[in-house]
Amino acid sequence: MGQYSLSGKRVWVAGHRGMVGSAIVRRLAGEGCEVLSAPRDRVDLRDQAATSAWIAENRPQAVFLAAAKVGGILANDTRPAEFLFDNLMIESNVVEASYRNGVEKLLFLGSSCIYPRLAAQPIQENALLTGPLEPTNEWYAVAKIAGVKLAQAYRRQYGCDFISAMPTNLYGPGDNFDLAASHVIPALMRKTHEAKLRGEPAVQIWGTGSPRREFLHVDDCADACVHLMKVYSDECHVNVGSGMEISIGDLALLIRDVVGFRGEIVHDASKPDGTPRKLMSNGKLNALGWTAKIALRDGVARTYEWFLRSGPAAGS
Ligand code: GFB
Repeated sequence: MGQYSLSGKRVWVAGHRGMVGSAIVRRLAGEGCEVLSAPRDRVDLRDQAATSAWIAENRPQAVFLAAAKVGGILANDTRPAEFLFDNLMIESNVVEASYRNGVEKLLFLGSSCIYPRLAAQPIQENALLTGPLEPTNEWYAVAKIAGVKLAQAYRRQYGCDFISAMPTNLYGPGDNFDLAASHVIPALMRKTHEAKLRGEPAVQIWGTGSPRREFLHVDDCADACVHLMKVYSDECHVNVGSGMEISIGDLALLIRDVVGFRGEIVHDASKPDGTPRKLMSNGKLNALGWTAKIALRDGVARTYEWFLRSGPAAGS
């Protein structure tokens, strides 16, 4: 398989201010390319005319499509229209304009929630569209499945070198710590930190604590995306994960330990558990020469340092 070189290229990271996009920008620093970013106040990627004009003017050669409306289980469950509409518009506009302006290579980022709720574990790429989705995030999943299909369709019909990566649950610096919209790691980090500061006896976690999740540090994800951009060129999407899963209950204990909180962990049974398990198979990615490097405990400790230094805890 021929390698795609980023060196000397104009590379657009769509979504450069988000957790994933900013990690890709950091990772690209050593690649000798020119990194482009579209200012959010001028280019709304949900707007076809604005997106198309920006791409025509800036002429990227490679595109990392990391722009998306994202959120944790509660945001997904309560804002279905935004998760479906925003993501469909962003990916359709970027893919179409990339094709029209001769982008050489595009990587679309999906999510492990595209797979059926009860897919056999570890989940292989070919489990896509073999069963019903998890109801708490089916809107986002449908939009992300459409993104995978867009990349495939433009590849088939127009010969575009568009590929897709499916990252597992991500965390790291730049994450969203807003409790109503965040994923579980930033939520538990913030809640545990605040419980410690206030000297509270307990911290509350949502659901039963029994669901299991696979987590990947966002710097590992960015590294995998750059790797795929260089070495992969085919229709099938590629899972991007750590291969390690942990129950939410054990994750809460790990975070309690990292934060140095001594209180109890109690459960809010009114909140949903979501999918019971979503461990992906990383066989395809491993065969392409990539494995995760950042262990969960180290990654959580590094993220907590970032949270204290630059996150919402800074200055508290
Ligand atoms: O990270 P999270 O929101 O995403 O929740 P999903 C993972 C698990 O952690 C669920 C539990 O079982 C939650 O109930 N949890 C416990 C908490 N305490 C908390 C808390 O304080 N906040 C949050 N957020 N969770 C999302 C999807 O699903 O994952 C998206 O909705 C996307 O579409 C994303 O795929 C990666 O793994 O359940």
